[in-house]
Amino acid sequence: HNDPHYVGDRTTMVHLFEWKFNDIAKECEDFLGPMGYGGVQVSPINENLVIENRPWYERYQPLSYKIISRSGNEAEFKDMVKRCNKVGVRIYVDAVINHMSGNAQPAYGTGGTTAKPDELSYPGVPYTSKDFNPPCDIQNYNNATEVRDCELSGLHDLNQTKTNVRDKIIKYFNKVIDLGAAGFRIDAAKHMWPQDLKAIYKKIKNLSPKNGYPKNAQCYIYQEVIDLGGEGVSKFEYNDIASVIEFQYGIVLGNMFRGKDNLARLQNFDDENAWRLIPSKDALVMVDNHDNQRGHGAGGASILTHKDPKPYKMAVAFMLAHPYGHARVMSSFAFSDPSQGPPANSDGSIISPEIVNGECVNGWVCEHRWPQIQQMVKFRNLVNGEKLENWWSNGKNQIAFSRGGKGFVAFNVEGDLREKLQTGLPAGTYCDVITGDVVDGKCSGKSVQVVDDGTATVEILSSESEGVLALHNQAKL
Ligand code: LM2
Repeated sequence: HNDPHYVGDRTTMVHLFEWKFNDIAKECEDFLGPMGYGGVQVSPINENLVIENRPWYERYQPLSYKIISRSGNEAEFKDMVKRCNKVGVRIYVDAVINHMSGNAQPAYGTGGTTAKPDELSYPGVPYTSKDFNPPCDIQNYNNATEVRDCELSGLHDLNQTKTNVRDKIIKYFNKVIDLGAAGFRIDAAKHMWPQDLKAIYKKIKNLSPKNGYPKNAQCYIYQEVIDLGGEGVSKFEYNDIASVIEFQYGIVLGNMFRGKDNLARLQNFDDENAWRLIPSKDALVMVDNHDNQRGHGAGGASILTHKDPKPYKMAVAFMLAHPYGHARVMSSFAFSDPSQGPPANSDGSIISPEIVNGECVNGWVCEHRWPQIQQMVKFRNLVNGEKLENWWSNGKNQIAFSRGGKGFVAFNVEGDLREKLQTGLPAGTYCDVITGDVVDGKCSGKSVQVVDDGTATVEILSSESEGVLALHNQAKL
């Protein structure tokens, strides 16, 4: 379960957090497909508890596995998957299967289903009290049993050893596969037993060639296991059964590009043992996600987000230039209050992103459309499979490396960078795709001369608005 089944040379997915299915379908056709994005993670698609003022986190409180939420209904989901697949973009579903809702009275779902959470009664599935672990609160993260069998934030904890629970989850997953999706993010995987998850994964159908997948292809599964070391549950209990989201990664990059660590240390960032990282092929990586960008989950003040654009773009560029892991780009809505939901009308319906000159303007941040990020997604596709070579650092906070002879990047976190560096590239004039692009045969940003021996004088001053420079063989003049 560690192949995302991207089409062609694509390498990167984007989380379109809280986007509606119809808008995602259009984004696939207008932008993601043409720009070379490989996939979209959608917010939980199943029916959830409606909470007053509609915080984003209501979607992490399931009431049933019917496909109906503020993002859309089953028909809209199906149409989106079809349209995205058609332009080479896969869909991955955020799957909330550890728990149902917390207590609420009355409890109404986005599809009109009701439940009695305090009685552990969810007729929309149906689940009864027999399907849950006896309520207790997770307090001690050193106790693996407590982490798996007690309630996370008061959310009623399903017992995945029960046949009924397994069957209901498997049925839901297989329906999503039948509708053409390519895989799942497993929410709160750390709070479930690996052997139960393994038993569930075993019964998920293969992806269908009818939906454009290779024969006998297993769906992609990436599990949310927040493990920064020192707890009762380890991420290494999970990467044999499917992929794992590597939470240490964004913390390291956040510290690095905030100037709180030494960038030169990233020289061995592909040494998984040295950094205690999940093996690259099993890892999904990100700079930030929907939780830690607003202080939920783990990572705290280390995490970089769209609110710090210069270092954020550098961290995302590093992620996309560096070969480790499968990359996911975050795409947010703007917020001041961490509970705040997406832009919505007074009836609670989500407002579609409005795009003017390629930028989202009405409360959606759309980091995935920022020119520097979009260019680095293309870079990652172009250098896919090329070795990291020509590492350089000044021993402090300036680094550079190439990906074989196809691409070159340099980063400057401190001081002025002015250096003759080996780019690994064939001689010629290259256009820096961070500050511009080739337009009508001319470079609209910085130009860099690579001479016969592959070296070039690279300059990134601290006063510049971009702290990274990127060259590749498709932006050669
Ligand atoms: C996740 N990963 O393991 C998600 O990435 C994360 O966003 C989810 O928490 C969490 N697991 C459960 O699926 C979010 C949010 C919580 C929120 C829950 C449920 O971070 O704050 O909890 O969703 O909506 C909220 C309240 C909490 C309350 C709980 C139950 O914030 O105070 O606890 O609902 O009513 C009594």
